[in-house]
Amino acid sequence: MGIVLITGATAGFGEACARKFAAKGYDLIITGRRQERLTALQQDLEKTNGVKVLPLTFDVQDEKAVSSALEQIPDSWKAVDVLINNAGLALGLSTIDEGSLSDWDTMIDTNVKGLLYVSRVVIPWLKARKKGHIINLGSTAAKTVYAKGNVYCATKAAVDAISQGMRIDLLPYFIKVTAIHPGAAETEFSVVRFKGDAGKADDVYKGFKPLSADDVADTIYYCATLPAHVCINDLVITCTQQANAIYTYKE
Ligand code: NDP
Ligand code: 8X3
Repeated sequence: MGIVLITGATAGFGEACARKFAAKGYDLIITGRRQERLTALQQDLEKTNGVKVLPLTFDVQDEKAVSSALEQIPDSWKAVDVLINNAGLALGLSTIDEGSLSDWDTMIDTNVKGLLYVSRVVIPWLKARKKGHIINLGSTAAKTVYAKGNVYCATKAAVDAISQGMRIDLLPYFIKVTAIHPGAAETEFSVVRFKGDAGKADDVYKGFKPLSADDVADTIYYCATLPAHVCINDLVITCTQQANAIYTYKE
């Protein structure tokens, strides 16, 4: 079927994508920082789906770790068909005068620089084969800035701009670039944002039915399996009770 490389496969959208693509017979390169989760996922997917899974543990913020982990894989694994740049996070919700500098650094280093570091290694592999698909996880936060979301929203606006740039630059190589912009989805995202405060995280999803990780993975799979001449460039997906990053109808 092909090879899919997914960053941030230890939870949420990334894990759901791994399960979806493995169920359809794709071999996978799965990455994240939590090695035990990667190993458990590898064993489960290989046993359940009979596919090959290569787990790679690295922090996308660390350029040297990214390039050495990816460059050392066997050439047969470099025939990547789909790169899903999914690893990312929000940290905190603060007005611009009160935000934590360290949270800003982590969000920018992960969501923007990490995505660039991984792409910089993988794009030559796609170019060499004159085919491939890069799917970048943006957000409704890329399209509409919300109060106290300043820096997180900026990182996702950067993903939006980088996706547009990638698409133009990679046209000569028949490489598709899709930016997926989900609205609120119940994953570990809010637990991470609120630094382990499960009560605060649960409150985010009260009064409406948010997207699930599977809803987003199904959409990514759809985009990745269109005919070679068809590319969804930019896709916003929200639950039915959400209009954009600001307006959610809660009961
Ligand atoms: P989760 O917190 O459930 O999963 C995030 C994944 O990213 C984990 O696998 C985590 O792995 C990985 N990750 C985070 N930081 C790093 C790092 N420095 N290096 C390597 N991997 C990292 O969140 P979601 O699945 O919800 O989010 C996935 C993406 O979708 C993010 O980019 C997020 O911004 C975006 N998004 C999420 C929305 C939502 O409402 N949930 C809506 C719109 C966009 P590990 O901790 O093991 O390293
Ligand atoms: C994640 C969704 O609304 O918290 O990007 O920004 S939101």
